[in-house]
Amino acid sequence: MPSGIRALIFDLDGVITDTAEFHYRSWKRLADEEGIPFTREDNEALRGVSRRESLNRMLKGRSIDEETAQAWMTRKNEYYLAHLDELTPAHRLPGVTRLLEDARHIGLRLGLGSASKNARSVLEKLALLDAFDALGDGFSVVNPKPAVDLFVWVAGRLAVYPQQAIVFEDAEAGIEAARNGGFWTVGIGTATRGLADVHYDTMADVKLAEVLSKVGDG
Ligand code: B16
Ligand code: MG
Repeated sequence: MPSGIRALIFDLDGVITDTAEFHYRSWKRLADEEGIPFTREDNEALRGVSRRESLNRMLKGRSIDEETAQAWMTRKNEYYLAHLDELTPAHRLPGVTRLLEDARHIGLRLGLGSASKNARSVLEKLALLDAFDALGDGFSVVNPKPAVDLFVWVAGRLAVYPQQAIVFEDAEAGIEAARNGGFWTVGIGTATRGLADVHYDTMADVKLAEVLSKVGDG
């Protein structure tokens, strides 16, 4: 199997931009309205998981019927979309623009692999829609991370094998998905420390040459 690196695949929230705060404020508003205790700390468990799984984790074992679940997810998403109006290219995380440019410069293909159904809108607001050759989002596959499906779908679109691609992720579920699929991994932030092939505290710390020297053919 060829193993020279040919592509980078990026998670969105926590890697390209930080929409976690907007997700938090939207879930918090819903939780407050419904009388469910929900803290910033609780929100950490929602990082990188699907909207449905986020609702489940917010409910912490409370049971609601399907119609209510759908209505609550819709409401949360309306609150979230209102926050997205605040998003501009200035909200790219530090280091992202340079990393994408450097990768493009040396001929790597670029993909996005996000659990979010709003990924396209977020990229548009960041003026990054054209930066990616393939866009995998919350509509692309049925099984969310930690299933391998999304990253495999993106790799297929990029026409590379998993062994030829490096996944950048800030969430445990995302690193697990990538590893299960046979991708190389770069972990960003505290939640992925010790789980990925290469780890950096922030995207601004990432050095592409260093990453490439540690993975693939090295
Ligand atoms: P949506 P990522 C994830 O984005 C978020 O981290 C997670 O908090 C959110 O629940 C999920 O997207 C679904 O988002 O409600 O917009 O479809 O990290 O996979 O880019
Ligand atoms: Mg993420």
